[in-house]
Amino acid sequence: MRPNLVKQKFLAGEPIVNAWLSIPSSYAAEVVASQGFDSVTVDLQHGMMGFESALTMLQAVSITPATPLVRCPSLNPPEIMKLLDAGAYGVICPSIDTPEMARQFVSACRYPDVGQRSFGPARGLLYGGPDYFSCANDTVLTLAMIESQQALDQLDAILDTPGLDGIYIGPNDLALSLGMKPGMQTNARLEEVIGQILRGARDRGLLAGIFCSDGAAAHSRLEEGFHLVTPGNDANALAVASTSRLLAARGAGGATARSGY
Ligand code: 3PY
Ligand code: MG
Repeated sequence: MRPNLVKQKFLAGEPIVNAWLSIPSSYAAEVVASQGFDSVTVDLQHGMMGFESALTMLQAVSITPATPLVRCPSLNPPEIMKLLDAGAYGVICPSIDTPEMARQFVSACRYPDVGQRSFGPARGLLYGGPDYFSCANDTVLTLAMIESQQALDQLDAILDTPGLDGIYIGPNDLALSLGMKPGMQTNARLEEVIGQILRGARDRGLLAGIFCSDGAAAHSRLEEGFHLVTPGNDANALAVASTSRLLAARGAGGATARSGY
């Protein structure tokens, strides 16, 4: 089976920089994936696409060296199965709040007798190779999003879930759950909690990932010890680049892009 380069980099201790796609376009996916990111995540939770667009976006990512990942819309095993069948080499699942949810998530990503993923000839085999069935359980990454107080309350048990490869922090929802506003601002309590999750993951040899506002914030997170960082999403990058050109053309400065994420 085609190796999972994200998993290989993680095991080799190399940093992973992950792009995040919210625009439903295979061309935009191809442009972003061609920039040298280690992985590219198609975001079906907050991204503006459904399965049909996500499929073509995964195909576009697949013609580049970047590893195709997805964020599924929710903990829904049939949806997760379809995204894996479409060739995703890793699933980031939102709002894993309990150990039971973590077990269900891992089970949805693994063929029997480890889990309950159903087998059907699909694009995963074209991308992965003919030995996909025998190798997929050890190749596909399972990353549980930790983004609530409820998850923090049961963090150790979630992190101890057999077969879980790692976690991915959603700072916006985590902030909301702690009674703060979303928006990626720094806050001492939020940073304390993020540090606690990072230590818990690292102590168990799990991959620790996090969504970041931009490249500089992502770089700082790598220095803190995160393995995988996402320097914002495609819509934000487009908004920032467009605003900067607009202002340069007008000979003005000072305005900020209106991207929202
Ligand atoms: C969050 O910040 O809550 C996220 O889910 C980032 O994608
Ligand atoms: Mg979130």
